[in-house]
Amino acid sequence: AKDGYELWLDYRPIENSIMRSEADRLFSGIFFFGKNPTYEAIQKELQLAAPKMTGKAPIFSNERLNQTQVWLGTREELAQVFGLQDQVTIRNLGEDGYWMGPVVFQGKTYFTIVGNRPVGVLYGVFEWLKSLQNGSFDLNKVKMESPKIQLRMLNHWDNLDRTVERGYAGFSIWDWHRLPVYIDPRYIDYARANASIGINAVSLTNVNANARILTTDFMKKAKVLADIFRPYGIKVFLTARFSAPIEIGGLKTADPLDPEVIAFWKKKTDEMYQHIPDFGGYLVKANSEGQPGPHEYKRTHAEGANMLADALAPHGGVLIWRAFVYSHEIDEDRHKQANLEFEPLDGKFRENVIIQVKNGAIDFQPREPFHPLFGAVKQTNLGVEFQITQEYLGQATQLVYLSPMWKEVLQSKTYRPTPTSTVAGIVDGSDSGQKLTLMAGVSNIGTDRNWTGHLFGQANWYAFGRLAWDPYLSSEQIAEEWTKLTFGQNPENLVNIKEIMLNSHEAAVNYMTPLGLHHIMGWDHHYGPGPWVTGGRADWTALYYHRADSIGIGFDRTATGSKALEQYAPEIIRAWSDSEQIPEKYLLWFHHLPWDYTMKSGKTLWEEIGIHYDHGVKSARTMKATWESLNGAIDPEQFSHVSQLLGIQVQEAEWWRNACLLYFQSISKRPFPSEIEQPE
Ligand code: GCW
Repeated sequence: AKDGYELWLDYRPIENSIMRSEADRLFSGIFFFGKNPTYEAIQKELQLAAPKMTGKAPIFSNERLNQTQVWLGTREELAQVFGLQDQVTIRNLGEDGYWMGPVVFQGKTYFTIVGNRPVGVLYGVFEWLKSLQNGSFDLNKVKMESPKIQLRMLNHWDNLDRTVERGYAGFSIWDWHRLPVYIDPRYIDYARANASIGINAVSLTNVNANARILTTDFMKKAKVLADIFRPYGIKVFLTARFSAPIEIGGLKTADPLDPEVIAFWKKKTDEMYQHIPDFGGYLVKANSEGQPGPHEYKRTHAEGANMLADALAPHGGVLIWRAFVYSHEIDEDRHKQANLEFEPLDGKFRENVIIQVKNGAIDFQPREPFHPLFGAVKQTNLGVEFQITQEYLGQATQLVYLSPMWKEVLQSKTYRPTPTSTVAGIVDGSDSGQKLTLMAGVSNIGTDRNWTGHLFGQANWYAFGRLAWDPYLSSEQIAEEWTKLTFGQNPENLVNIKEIMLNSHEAAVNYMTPLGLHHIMGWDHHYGPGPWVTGGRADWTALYYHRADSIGIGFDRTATGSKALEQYAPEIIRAWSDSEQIPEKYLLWFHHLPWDYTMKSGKTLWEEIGIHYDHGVKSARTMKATWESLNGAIDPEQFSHVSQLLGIQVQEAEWWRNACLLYFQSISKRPFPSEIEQPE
């Protein structure tokens, strides 16, 4: 039985016999054109994969010709076997790209994988193994790939005591207590998994940071992880607490313009690079939710970020500064605060600074329109931050495939800087022209045997990596890849599992927050419904966001309300200001409308709210029923794990529906539409 530890690197026996004998032949003669730790990692991967896929160990040859079938190396190592034209083509694939295909040499064809750096070869090998598994491998086909985004990064919100903020799969996999001496084999499997989907950067620690990570003792621990990850092409970043000069530096201030503070960070950073010569840089959350920052000293985000960026620059490091900032002291719609703070700073950040922007303006809600900072600044590097961990989406209990949600944001038209710009085009530089590019995902990984708590959480980790590599891939293709690697090739299973995955996000939105509703979840833990939540600071309550009253429901962010909509491009302002034109999925995000408002369907808003919740519950039941049809067709342990969790998901969909509809009914004072199952 399968417990999920192997992730998508399970390397099942190849079912197709032609493919299997082809794999057999290729694995029987592998030649590396050089020697380095990345090639050793490839060798280990093949030693693991080949016996599982074909029943035989791979044979590595010391002799380039004769028995050799597969050639692996960098463009430079293989220079002699490629013509000038091919050399240029391969060079243009950049640092992380790869080329694979047949190379004919003295009358014999060698299947060849080439990168500009060893890590490109590694990415190519993973792709090759995938194609052998899913039967798409074709010796005569040339395949070239290069990632569209430079920094493809996981953000762990892991604390030094191994608790994980918003982590639902056990404790942190970083065993700080036993590092630097004890090396958990998980570290290597973690690196393999990330490299197999192109993830090349990882921030190890929570953005609500602890300054101790910057002490020499912890640097030594982080160094060990960096050494393990390096052959897999993964760079380590750490979170920097802005007040560290006070907490671990013995200074009285953390003012970014203070010479002693500047010297502290320079010295710290120099020391870091002594331990980790390819250290990625710092990730900073400042002046947000009580975290320290430059505002304490009347300095701007730019002054804070630039000071750290200057310390990193001589070493080639990158400073990532989050745009998730809001303060309850400012009497302003939280939706607007990032733009209010960052737009005036456009052009003021150093070249090695990236502003990391959440996909939406509030906080990883089940559905958010894209963040208005995308398109609003022209001379600032913007990265996007997605949340892989399902803080607001049923945590590790519910099956919600997140790729469709991320794609919706990536494909959104920003209309700026050009009329055809999209969020993806800003983030990958094709529309924005920015040179430094980043996609970050808040990790859902923990010590659970299967890494992510819910088996389908693995699909979200996988999808994140694939979209960071290529934000234009379809959710369907990614679901298909993951499903085949996880559950095998059975076409009927594939259809069923894909259907469950592709419907799951819309289902969750419907039973949680349909039609643009948001932030109506349980207090603090963020699990389950809580549209009644009140008390404490206003912008942490549900009432602040849904604004239901005797007349209607929704948050007016148009010109008659908070005016947050005005932060978008004129094309969007025009269309979305109009309750008839705005996509209904964003309706109550921007409009406060009467309960009896007529929707596109001809029904009233109140009726449509009921119908959406009802629909969400029914979709959850369908997901469960579809899964039950797989009984016997997939591994029993995997089957039962997901089956039980879907059982909870159905109950919780009902819980959300009942709680939200009954609560809103106490305000709307209207009967539920007769066609829906009546909540109780
Ligand atoms: O989503 C909210 C979470 C906080 C988190 C914060 C952030 C790390 O509830 O737990 O803190 O966002 O993104 O900084």
